[in-house]
Amino acid sequence: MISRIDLRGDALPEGPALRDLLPRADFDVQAALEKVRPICEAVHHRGDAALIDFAEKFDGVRLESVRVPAQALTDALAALDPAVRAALEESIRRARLVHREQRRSTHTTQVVPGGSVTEKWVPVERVGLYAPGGRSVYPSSVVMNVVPAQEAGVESIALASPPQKEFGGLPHPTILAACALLGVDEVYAAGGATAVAMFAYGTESCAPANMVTGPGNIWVAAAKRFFTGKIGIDAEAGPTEIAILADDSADPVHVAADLISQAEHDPLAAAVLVTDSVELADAVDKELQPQVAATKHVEDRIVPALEGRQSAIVLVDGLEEGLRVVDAYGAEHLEIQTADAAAVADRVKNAGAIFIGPWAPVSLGDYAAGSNHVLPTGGCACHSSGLSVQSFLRGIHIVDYTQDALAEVAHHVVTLAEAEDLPAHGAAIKARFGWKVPESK
Ligand code: HSO
Ligand code: ZN
Repeated sequence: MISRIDLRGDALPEGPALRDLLPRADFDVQAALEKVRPICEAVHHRGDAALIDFAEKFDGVRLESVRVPAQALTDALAALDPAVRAALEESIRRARLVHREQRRSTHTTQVVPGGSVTEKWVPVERVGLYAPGGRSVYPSSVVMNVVPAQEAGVESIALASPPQKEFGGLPHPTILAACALLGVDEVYAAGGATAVAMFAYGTESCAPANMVTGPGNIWVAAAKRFFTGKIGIDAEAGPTEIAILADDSADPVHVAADLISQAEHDPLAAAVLVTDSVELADAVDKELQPQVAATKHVEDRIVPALEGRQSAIVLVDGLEEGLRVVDAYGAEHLEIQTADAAAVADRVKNAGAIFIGPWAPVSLGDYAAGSNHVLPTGGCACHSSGLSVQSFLRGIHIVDYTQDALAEVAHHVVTLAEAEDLPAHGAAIKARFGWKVPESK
Protein backbone atom coordinates (compact mmCIF):
# COMPACT_ATOMS: atom_id res chain seq x y z
CA MET A 1 0.00 0.00 0.00
CA ILE A 2 2.91 2.33 0.67
CA SER A 3 6.10 2.35 -1.37
CA ARG A 4 9.62 2.05 0.00
CA ILE A 5 12.67 4.18 -0.63
CA ASP A 6 15.84 2.40 0.46
CA LEU A 7 18.60 4.86 1.34
CA ARG A 8 20.72 2.32 3.22
CA GLY A 9 24.27 1.51 2.22
CA ASP A 10 25.72 4.48 0.39
CA ALA A 11 26.42 7.79 2.11
CA LEU A 12 23.46 10.16 1.85
CA PRO A 13 23.87 13.02 -0.62
CA GLU A 14 23.99 16.59 0.66
CA GLY A 15 21.35 19.35 0.56
CA PRO A 16 18.93 19.53 -2.35
CA ALA A 17 20.18 16.23 -3.78
CA LEU A 18 18.94 14.47 -0.66
CA ARG A 19 15.65 16.32 -0.84
CA ASP A 20 15.21 15.15 -4.43
CA LEU A 21 15.30 11.53 -3.26
CA LEU A 22 12.40 12.09 -0.87
CA PRO A 23 8.71 11.83 -1.71
CA ARG A 24 6.61 14.95 -2.20
CA ALA A 25 3.26 15.81 -3.79
CA ASP A 26 2.94 17.80 -6.99
CA PHE A 27 1.18 20.96 -5.93
CA ASP A 28 1.50 23.35 -8.82
CA VAL A 29 0.26 26.66 -7.48
CA GLN A 30 1.72 28.51 -10.48
CA ALA A 31 -0.54 26.59 -12.89
CA ALA A 32 -3.60 27.43 -10.78
CA LEU A 33 -2.64 31.10 -10.73
CA GLU A 34 -3.90 31.77 -14.26
CA LYS A 35 -7.27 30.25 -13.42
CA VAL A 36 -7.81 32.38 -10.33
CA ARG A 37 -6.81 35.64 -12.05
CA PRO A 38 -10.21 36.19 -13.79
CA ILE A 39 -12.02 35.28 -10.56
CA CYS A 40 -10.07 37.87 -8.61
CA GLU A 41 -10.59 40.46 -11.32
CA ALA A 42 -14.34 39.83 -11.38
CA VAL A 43 -14.55 40.33 -7.61
CA HIS A 44 -12.52 43.52 -8.02
CA HIS A 45 -14.87 44.94 -10.63
CA ARG A 46 -18.25 43.57 -9.62
CA GLY A 47 -17.90 43.13 -5.84
CA ASP A 48 -20.75 41.33 -4.09
CA ALA A 49 -22.53 40.61 -7.39
CA ALA A 50 -19.51 38.56 -8.51
CA LEU A 51 -19.36 36.72 -5.17
CA ILE A 52 -23.04 35.83 -5.50
CA ASP A 53 -22.57 34.60 -9.09
CA PHE A 54 -19.53 32.52 -8.13
CA ALA A 55 -21.39 30.99 -5.18
CA GLU A 56 -24.11 29.91 -7.60
CA LYS A 57 -21.55 28.48 -10.04
CA PHE A 58 -19.21 26.74 -7.56
CA ASP A 59 -21.46 25.99 -4.61
CA GLY A 60 -24.81 25.60 -6.37
CA VAL A 61 -26.69 28.09 -4.24
CA ARG A 62 -27.97 31.63 -4.90
CA LEU A 63 -27.18 33.85 -1.90
CA GLU A 64 -29.36 36.67 -0.68
CA SER A 65 -26.40 38.29 0.95
CA VAL A 66 -22.73 37.44 1.37
CA ARG A 67 -22.63 38.64 4.97
CA VAL A 68 -23.94 36.05 7.39
CA PRO A 69 -26.69 37.49 9.63
CA ALA A 70 -25.88 37.65 13.35
CA GLN A 71 -28.91 35.49 14.11
CA ALA A 72 -27.42 32.60 12.11
CA LEU A 73 -24.37 32.59 14.40
CA THR A 74 -26.53 32.60 17.54
CA ASP A 75 -28.71 29.82 16.13
CA ALA A 76 -25.69 27.69 15.17
CA LEU A 77 -24.24 27.95 18.66
CA ALA A 78 -27.57 27.10 20.26
CA ALA A 79 -27.87 24.01 18.05
CA LEU A 80 -24.28 22.83 18.57
CA ASP A 81 -23.88 19.37 20.11
CA PRO A 82 -22.88 20.04 23.76
CA ALA A 83 -19.98 17.55 23.52
CA VAL A 84 -18.59 19.36 20.47
CA ARG A 85 -19.05 22.66 22.26
CA ALA A 86 -17.16 21.41 25.31
CA ALA A 87 -14.35 20.06 23.11
CA LEU A 88 -14.06 23.31 21.18
CA GLU A 89 -14.04 25.29 24.42
CA GLU A 90 -11.18 23.18 25.75
CA SER A 91 -9.32 23.52 22.47
CA ILE A 92 -9.74 27.30 22.64
CA ARG A 93 -8.67 27.43 26.29
CA ARG A 94 -5.46 25.50 25.61
CA ALA A 95 -4.65 27.45 22.46
CA ARG A 96 -5.09 30.70 24.37
CA LEU A 97 -2.71 29.54 27.09
CA VAL A 98 0.04 28.91 24.55
CA HIS A 99 -0.60 31.85 22.24
CA ARG A 100 -0.96 34.41 25.03
CA GLU A 101 2.65 33.76 25.95
CA GLN A 102 3.73 34.58 22.41
CA ARG A 103 2.84 38.25 22.84
CA ARG A 104 5.78 40.58 22.49
CA SER A 105 6.53 43.59 24.57
CA THR A 106 7.97 46.91 23.50
CA HIS A 107 11.73 47.00 23.94
CA THR A 108 14.12 49.94 23.98
CA THR A 109 17.84 49.60 23.27
CA GLN A 110 19.95 52.48 24.53
CA VAL A 111 22.51 52.46 21.71
CA VAL A 112 24.53 55.41 23.05
CA PRO A 113 23.72 58.06 25.65
CA GLY A 114 21.00 60.13 23.96
CA GLY A 115 20.44 57.61 21.16
CA SER A 116 17.88 54.84 21.38
CA VAL A 117 15.93 52.45 19.19
CA THR A 118 12.60 51.19 20.45
CA GLU A 119 10.85 48.28 18.83
CA LYS A 120 7.11 48.46 19.31
CA TRP A 121 4.83 45.64 18.26
CA VAL A 122 1.62 46.66 16.56
CA PRO A 123 -1.12 44.24 15.52
CA VAL A 124 -2.32 44.17 11.93
CA GLU A 125 -5.49 46.26 11.89
CA ARG A 126 -7.86 44.07 9.93
CA VAL A 127 -7.49 40.39 9.13
CA GLY A 128 -9.56 38.11 6.93
CA LEU A 129 -9.49 34.47 7.96
CA TYR A 130 -10.44 31.65 5.66
CA ALA A 131 -12.02 28.40 6.83
CA PRO A 132 -12.44 25.79 4.08
CA GLY A 133 -15.71 24.01 3.36
CA GLY A 134 -16.43 21.14 1.04
CA ARG A 135 -14.20 18.14 1.75
CA SER A 136 -12.89 19.80 4.88
CA VAL A 137 -15.14 21.54 7.36
CA TYR A 138 -12.77 22.25 10.21
CA PRO A 139 -14.02 24.31 13.13
CA SER A 140 -10.64 23.49 14.71
CA SER A 141 -8.99 25.60 11.99
CA VAL A 142 -11.24 28.50 12.96
CA VAL A 143 -9.82 28.19 16.47
CA MET A 144 -6.23 27.98 15.18
CA ASN A 145 -6.61 31.13 13.09
CA VAL A 146 -8.74 33.25 15.38
CA VAL A 147 -6.91 32.64 18.67
CA PRO A 148 -3.47 33.96 17.60
CA ALA A 149 -5.07 36.94 15.84
CA GLN A 150 -7.07 37.80 18.96
CA GLU A 151 -4.11 37.29 21.28
CA ALA A 152 -2.04 39.55 19.02
CA GLY A 153 -4.66 42.24 19.57
CA VAL A 154 -6.07 42.39 16.02
CA GLU A 155 -9.11 44.62 16.33
CA SER A 156 -11.04 43.71 13.25
CA ILE A 157 -11.37 40.01 12.46
CA ALA A 158 -13.60 38.72 9.67
CA LEU A 159 -14.02 35.13 8.59
CA ALA A 160 -15.12 33.61 5.30
CA SER A 161 -16.18 30.06 4.59
CA PRO A 162 -17.91 28.58 1.54
CA PRO A 163 -21.70 28.70 1.32
CA GLN A 164 -23.29 25.29 1.78
CA LYS A 165 -26.28 24.41 -0.34
CA GLU A 166 -27.79 22.14 2.30
CA PHE A 167 -27.70 24.98 4.83
CA GLY A 168 -29.43 27.50 2.60
CA GLY A 169 -26.22 29.17 1.49
CA LEU A 170 -24.78 29.72 4.96
CA PRO A 171 -21.34 28.36 5.85
CA HIS A 172 -21.36 25.06 7.71
CA PRO A 173 -23.09 25.42 11.11
CA THR A 174 -20.09 24.13 13.10
CA ILE A 175 -17.97 26.85 11.49
CA LEU A 176 -20.57 29.42 12.50
CA ALA A 177 -20.80 27.99 16.01
CA ALA A 178 -17.01 28.11 16.39
CA CYS A 179 -17.08 31.78 15.32
CA ALA A 180 -19.79 32.49 17.90
CA LEU A 181 -17.78 30.74 20.63
CA LEU A 182 -14.72 32.81 19.75
CA GLY A 183 -16.64 36.08 19.59
CA VAL A 184 -16.16 36.56 15.84
CA ASP A 185 -19.35 38.11 14.51
CA GLU A 186 -18.28 39.26 11.06
CA VAL A 187 -18.70 36.21 8.85
CA TYR A 188 -19.11 35.86 5.08
CA ALA A 189 -20.34 33.05 2.89
CA ALA A 190 -17.57 33.04 0.30
CA GLY A 191 -15.29 30.22 -0.80
CA GLY A 192 -11.83 29.62 -2.22
CA ALA A 193 -10.25 32.31 -4.38
CA THR A 194 -13.41 34.45 -4.24
CA ALA A 195 -13.05 34.80 -0.47
CA VAL A 196 -9.40 35.81 -0.71
CA ALA A 197 -10.28 38.37 -3.41
CA MET A 198 -13.14 39.71 -1.28
CA PHE A 199 -10.75 40.37 1.59
CA ALA A 200 -8.02 41.76 -0.64
CA TYR A 201 -10.13 44.25 -2.60
CA GLY A 202 -13.13 44.68 -0.34
CA THR A 203 -16.70 44.70 -1.69
CA GLU A 204 -19.89 46.59 -0.85
CA SER A 205 -20.49 44.37 2.18
CA CYS A 206 -16.92 43.55 3.25
CA ALA A 207 -14.23 46.11 4.03
CA PRO A 208 -10.78 45.23 2.67
CA ALA A 209 -8.37 43.46 5.02
CA ASN A 210 -4.64 44.01 5.45
CA MET A 211 -3.95 40.32 5.67
CA VAL A 212 -5.52 36.96 4.81
CA THR A 213 -4.67 33.77 6.63
CA GLY A 214 -6.02 30.26 6.79
CA PRO A 215 -5.74 26.90 5.12
CA GLY A 216 -7.41 25.95 1.87
CA ASN A 217 -7.06 24.11 -1.38
CA ILE A 218 -4.87 24.97 -4.36
CA TRP A 219 -7.23 27.79 -5.41
CA VAL A 220 -6.84 29.48 -2.06
CA ALA A 221 -3.07 29.08 -2.29
CA ALA A 222 -3.08 30.50 -5.83
CA ALA A 223 -5.21 33.46 -4.78
CA LYS A 224 -2.82 34.15 -1.92
CA ARG A 225 0.04 34.13 -4.40
CA PHE A 226 -1.93 36.45 -6.70
CA PHE A 227 -2.20 39.01 -3.90
CA THR A 228 1.29 38.60 -2.47
CA GLY A 229 2.83 42.03 -2.10
CA LYS A 230 -0.60 43.68 -1.98
CA ILE A 231 -1.81 42.15 1.27
CA GLY A 232 -0.16 40.02 3.92
CA ILE A 233 -0.62 36.28 3.81
CA ASP A 234 0.39 33.53 6.21
CA ALA A 235 1.57 30.82 3.85
CA GLU A 236 0.42 29.00 0.76
CA ALA A 237 -0.79 25.94 2.59
CA GLY A 238 -0.36 22.75 0.59
CA PRO A 239 -1.67 19.25 1.34
CA THR A 240 -1.00 18.10 4.87
CA GLU A 241 2.08 16.01 5.73
CA ILE A 242 3.15 13.72 8.50
CA ALA A 243 6.66 12.35 8.82
CA ILE A 244 7.53 9.89 11.56
CA LEU A 245 11.11 9.18 12.61
CA ALA A 246 10.97 5.85 14.36
CA ASP A 247 13.27 3.08 15.55
CA ASP A 248 12.56 -0.46 16.67
CA SER A 249 11.15 0.82 19.97
CA ALA A 250 8.13 2.33 18.18
CA ASP A 251 4.76 0.63 18.29
CA PRO A 252 3.73 -0.21 14.69
CA VAL A 253 0.06 0.12 15.65
CA HIS A 254 0.61 3.75 16.68
CA VAL A 255 2.81 4.51 13.69
CA ALA A 256 0.27 3.12 11.21
CA ALA A 257 -2.61 4.92 12.92
CA ASP A 258 -0.78 8.23 12.81
CA LEU A 259 0.19 7.85 9.14
CA ILE A 260 -3.44 7.11 8.28
CA SER A 261 -4.68 10.01 10.41
CA GLN A 262 -3.15 12.63 8.15
CA ALA A 263 -3.72 10.64 4.94
CA GLU A 264 -7.39 11.08 5.84
CA HIS A 265 -7.24 14.77 4.87
CA ASP A 266 -6.63 14.62 1.15
CA PRO A 267 -5.66 12.28 -1.68
CA LEU A 268 -2.50 14.40 -1.96
CA ALA A 269 -1.71 14.21 1.78
CA ALA A 270 1.73 12.82 2.55
CA ALA A 271 2.57 10.10 5.06
CA VAL A 272 6.28 9.36 5.40
CA LEU A 273 7.92 6.93 7.79
CA VAL A 274 11.69 7.22 8.22
CA THR A 275 13.23 4.29 10.04
CA ASP A 276 16.35 2.20 10.41
CA SER A 277 14.31 -0.83 11.39
CA VAL A 278 13.17 -3.16 8.61
CA GLU A 279 11.16 -5.05 11.22
CA LEU A 280 9.23 -1.91 12.10
CA ALA A 281 8.75 -1.06 8.40
CA ASP A 282 7.33 -4.55 7.76
CA ALA A 283 5.11 -4.41 10.82
CA VAL A 284 3.73 -0.98 9.87
CA ASP A 285 3.10 -2.18 6.34
CA LYS A 286 1.14 -5.11 7.71
CA GLU A 287 -0.73 -2.95 10.18
CA LEU A 288 -1.87 -0.40 7.59
CA GLN A 289 -4.17 -2.83 5.78
CA PRO A 290 -6.61 -3.65 8.62
CA GLN A 291 -6.56 -0.14 10.04
CA VAL A 292 -7.35 1.39 6.66
CA ALA A 293 -10.11 -1.15 6.09
CA ALA A 294 -11.66 -0.22 9.44
CA THR A 295 -11.92 3.51 8.83
CA LYS A 296 -13.80 5.98 6.60
CA HIS A 297 -12.65 8.07 3.60
CA VAL A 298 -10.73 5.03 2.33
CA GLU A 299 -11.04 5.08 -1.45
CA ASP A 300 -11.30 8.81 -1.99
CA ARG A 301 -8.50 9.96 0.27
CA ILE A 302 -6.54 7.47 2.39
CA VAL A 303 -5.62 4.90 -0.25
CA PRO A 304 -4.61 7.47 -2.89
CA ALA A 305 -2.66 9.40 -0.24
CA LEU A 306 -0.75 6.35 0.99
CA GLU A 307 -0.19 4.97 -2.50
CA GLY A 308 0.70 8.33 -4.01
CA ARG A 309 4.26 9.34 -4.84
CA GLN A 310 4.19 11.75 -1.88
CA SER A 311 4.11 8.92 0.68
CA ALA A 312 6.73 6.27 1.46
CA ILE A 313 8.62 4.31 4.03
CA VAL A 314 12.20 5.55 3.86
CA LEU A 315 14.80 3.08 5.12
CA VAL A 316 18.00 4.55 6.53
CA ASP A 317 21.14 3.10 8.15
CA GLY A 318 20.64 4.65 11.57
CA LEU A 319 19.39 7.54 13.65
CA GLU A 320 21.96 10.02 12.33
CA GLU A 321 20.88 9.35 8.74
CA GLY A 322 17.24 9.48 9.83
CA LEU A 323 17.79 12.93 11.29
CA ARG A 324 19.39 14.10 8.08
CA VAL A 325 16.45 12.78 6.09
CA VAL A 326 13.79 14.45 8.24
CA ASP A 327 15.73 17.72 8.16
CA ALA A 328 15.98 17.55 4.38
CA TYR A 329 12.26 16.81 4.16
CA GLY A 330 11.14 19.60 6.54
CA ALA A 331 7.77 18.05 7.41
CA GLU A 332 4.72 20.01 8.40
CA HIS A 333 4.29 17.56 11.30
CA LEU A 334 7.14 15.39 12.57
CA GLU A 335 6.67 12.66 15.14
CA ILE A 336 9.69 11.24 16.94
CA GLN A 337 8.99 7.70 18.00
CA THR A 338 12.45 6.56 19.08
CA ALA A 339 14.27 5.78 22.28
CA ASP A 340 15.06 9.01 24.10
CA ALA A 341 12.65 10.87 21.82
CA ALA A 342 13.00 14.27 23.51
CA ALA A 343 16.76 14.31 22.97
CA VAL A 344 16.32 13.27 19.35
CA ALA A 345 13.66 15.96 18.83
CA ASP A 346 16.07 18.53 20.20
CA ARG A 347 18.39 17.82 17.30
CA VAL A 348 15.78 18.37 14.58
CA LYS A 349 16.26 21.64 12.69
CA ASN A 350 13.43 21.62 10.16
CA ALA A 351 9.81 20.83 11.00
CA GLY A 352 6.56 22.78 11.35
CA ALA A 353 5.80 21.09 14.66
CA ILE A 354 7.46 18.19 16.47
CA PHE A 355 5.55 15.57 18.45
CA ILE A 356 7.56 13.68 21.01
CA GLY A 357 7.15 10.04 21.94
CA PRO A 358 4.17 7.70 22.08
CA TRP A 359 1.71 10.05 23.79
CA ALA A 360 1.83 13.07 21.52
CA PRO A 361 0.25 12.06 18.22
CA VAL A 362 -0.39 14.68 15.53
CA SER A 363 -4.15 14.38 16.15
CA LEU A 364 -3.58 15.82 19.61
CA GLY A 365 -1.92 18.84 18.04
CA ASP A 366 -4.67 19.12 15.46
CA TYR A 367 -7.25 19.70 18.16
CA ALA A 368 -6.21 20.16 21.72
CA ALA A 369 -2.52 20.30 22.58
CA GLY A 370 -2.55 24.08 22.68
CA SER A 371 -0.13 24.24 19.75
CA ASN A 372 -1.18 25.70 16.40
CA HIS A 373 -2.09 23.39 13.52
CA VAL A 374 -1.62 25.91 10.71
CA LEU A 375 1.92 24.89 9.79
CA PRO A 376 4.32 25.21 6.86
CA THR A 377 3.98 22.49 4.22
CA GLY A 378 5.94 21.46 1.12
CA GLY A 379 9.33 21.86 2.80
CA CYS A 380 8.65 25.47 3.79
CA ALA A 381 9.44 24.47 7.38
CA CYS A 382 13.06 25.00 6.33
CA HIS A 383 12.45 28.76 6.36
CA SER A 384 9.05 29.47 7.92
CA SER A 385 7.04 28.79 11.02
CA GLY A 386 3.42 28.04 11.69
CA LEU A 387 0.74 30.55 12.53
CA SER A 388 1.33 32.39 15.79
CA VAL A 389 0.74 35.72 17.48
CA GLN A 390 3.88 36.91 15.69
CA SER A 391 2.17 36.35 12.32
CA PHE A 392 -0.26 39.15 13.16
CA LEU A 393 2.24 41.63 14.58
CA ARG A 394 4.49 44.19 12.97
CA GLY A 395 7.61 45.38 14.73
CA ILE A 396 8.14 49.10 14.22
CA HIS A 397 11.50 50.66 15.05
CA ILE A 398 11.31 54.06 16.68
CA VAL A 399 14.57 55.96 16.38
CA ASP A 400 15.21 58.72 18.91
CA TYR A 401 18.59 60.57 18.84
CA THR A 402 19.63 63.85 20.45
CA GLN A 403 21.76 66.45 18.65
CA ASP A 404 24.87 65.25 20.51
CA ALA A 405 24.18 61.62 19.76
CA LEU A 406 23.75 62.39 16.05
CA ALA A 407 26.89 64.54 16.03
CA GLU A 408 28.89 61.69 17.49
CA VAL A 409 28.10 59.28 14.63
CA ALA A 410 27.64 61.81 11.82
CA HIS A 411 31.05 61.22 10.21
CA HIS A 412 30.30 57.51 9.85
CA VAL A 413 26.96 58.21 8.21
CA VAL A 414 28.52 60.69 5.79
CA THR A 415 31.35 58.27 4.97
CA LEU A 416 28.94 55.44 4.19
CA ALA A 417 26.73 57.74 2.12
CA GLU A 418 29.75 58.78 0.04
CA ALA A 419 30.85 55.16 -0.30
CA GLU A 420 27.42 54.42 -1.78
CA ASP A 421 27.58 57.50 -4.02
CA LEU A 422 24.57 58.98 -2.28
CA PRO A 423 25.83 62.47 -1.31
CA ALA A 424 22.31 63.76 -0.56
CA HIS A 425 22.12 61.25 2.27
CA GLY A 426 25.24 62.80 3.76
CA ALA A 427 23.90 66.29 3.10
CA ALA A 428 20.84 65.55 5.24
CA ILE A 429 23.26 65.15 8.15
CA LYS A 430 25.49 68.13 7.28
CA ALA A 431 22.47 70.44 6.88
CA ARG A 432 21.87 70.06 10.60
CA PHE A 433 25.40 71.12 11.53
CA GLY A 434 25.96 74.22 9.38
CA TRP A 435 26.70 72.07 6.32
CA LYS A 436 29.76 70.62 7.96
CA VAL A 437 30.51 67.18 9.29
CA PRO A 438 30.75 67.57 13.04
CA GLU A 439 34.11 66.69 14.60
CA SER A 440 34.06 63.20 16.06
CA LYS A 441 34.89 63.14 19.77
N1 HSO B 1 -3.81 18.30 10.27
C1 HSO B 1 -4.38 19.49 9.67
C2 HSO B 1 -5.30 20.24 10.57
C3 HSO B 1 -6.55 19.54 10.96
N2 HSO B 1 -6.64 18.26 11.31
C4 HSO B 1 -7.80 20.05 11.07
C5 HSO B 1 -7.90 17.99 11.65
N3 HSO B 1 -8.61 19.07 11.48
C6 HSO B 1 -3.23 20.41 9.24
O1 HSO B 1 -2.35 20.67 10.27
ZN1 ZN C 1 -5.23 16.74 10.75
